Amino acid sequence: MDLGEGIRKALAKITGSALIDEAAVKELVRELQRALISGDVSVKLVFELTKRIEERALREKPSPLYGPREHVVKVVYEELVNLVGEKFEPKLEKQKIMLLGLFGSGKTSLCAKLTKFYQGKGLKIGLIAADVHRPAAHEQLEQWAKQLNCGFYGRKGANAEQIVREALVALKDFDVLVLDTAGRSAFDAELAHELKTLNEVFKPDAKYLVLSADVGQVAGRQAEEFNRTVGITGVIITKMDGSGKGGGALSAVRASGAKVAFIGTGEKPDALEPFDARKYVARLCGFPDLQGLLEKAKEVGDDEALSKAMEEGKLDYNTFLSQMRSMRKLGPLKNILAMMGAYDLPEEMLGKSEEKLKQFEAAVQSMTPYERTHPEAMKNSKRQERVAKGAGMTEGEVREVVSSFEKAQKLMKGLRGNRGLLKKLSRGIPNLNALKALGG
Ligand SMILES: Nc1nc2c(ncn2[C@@H]2O[C@H](COP(=O)(O)OP(=O)(O)OP(=O)(O)O)[C@@H](O)[C@H]2O)c(=O)[nH]1
Ligand SMILES: [Mg+2]
Repeated sequence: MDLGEGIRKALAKITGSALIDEAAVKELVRELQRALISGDVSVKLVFELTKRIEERALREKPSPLYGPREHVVKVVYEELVNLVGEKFEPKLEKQKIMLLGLFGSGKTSLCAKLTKFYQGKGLKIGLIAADVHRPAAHEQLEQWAKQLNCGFYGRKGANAEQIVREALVALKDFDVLVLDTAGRSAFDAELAHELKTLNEVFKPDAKYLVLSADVGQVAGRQAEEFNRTVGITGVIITKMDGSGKGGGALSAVRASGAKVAFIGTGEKPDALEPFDARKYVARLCGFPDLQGLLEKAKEVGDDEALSKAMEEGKLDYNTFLSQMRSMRKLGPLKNILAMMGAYDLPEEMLGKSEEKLKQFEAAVQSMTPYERTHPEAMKNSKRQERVAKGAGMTEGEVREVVSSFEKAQKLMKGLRGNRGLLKKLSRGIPNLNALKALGG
């Protein structure tokens, strides 16, 4: 389970609970602690954070604009934003950037990403190959420079200090110089010495420690060691797209007093974004595009028949189809549903792709009215065969439609105990107040 999933589950539980009392808040706090600790956030930070959440959730009076549930969600959101930092505003001027970090953390790829980023802002970039330890490090960087059409300096056989001295002359007309340094499997005396020298010669404006999102708890020690040696001005967390939880890196950042400058979200040069704590936390909590979501939600009107059918817990192929259609209009509905307590909806039900929905429509259109309102009939393979022919689909595809439907039906049964949630789900409209609370 990733960090976000645990947080979303905890939030979903509290927004779905009947009463927001001390017990519910304490339960939320326990779940958040579990999620954050298993996401590698340091225990000390987790307890500080959840203590504040508990205090604020219970003591602060919710604004009259929204209810106690939204208040709690808002507090969690704000405290998480506090924990991970703020918004980084990259300086768009002449500067020298030095990248630091252990083996394989993503430094060389970052040279390409930073190039692409600053090129996009109209600046001229020069890359410096000062990793003289890793075989082919020079070639790796040179290739990026060719591909991105930026400046490059490196010299095989020279040591890192010589290369930097020469590069400062050779690349003096470039706006942003990015220094790629060597990684090691551990922080050692030799690495420390080399970095100190490069720091003195290069005189960087920014010194970014590059941490991979899967680094875990050791991130804290790394940050300390690099900070002690050359003083870091910020952190770049890479591989945020991977299975790593990012929690270790984030708490390291917090503990060292440094700030996250960028996050890397893929191997390609365009997979880089300046860090924005609000955006990051919103994504963790499962509502990545608050504003967009609000606007889309407005477009999706009430569907009376659907509403009624779902409230009664009666799902047939007609209602399922209209439900899928309205969900599609909402886009990242999964996130909203997650917030409302339905975090484990089957992907199929969410109309994952245009293709799926088209297939679904075709299949339902080939069903007889009887079949549409008596979904159990569709278990019959003769009927499936006929529908497949009528819809121009394979039988396997029809079976897939039937099984998506059955999953959704099962889910509906599971939700029947939760009338409030069902009502919201049936409306197909998110809890707007909760979203508004977060937006403001
Ligand atoms: N998925 C993903 N992969 C990444 C990301 N950043 C880097 N990688 C990959 O991670 C591997 C190591 O990246 P490098 O940029 O070579 O790392 P490095 O810090 O220069 O490594 P050393 O020079 O050996 O210390 C490569 O296979 C990259 O493609 C990222 O944000 N997401
Ligand atoms: Mg490298």
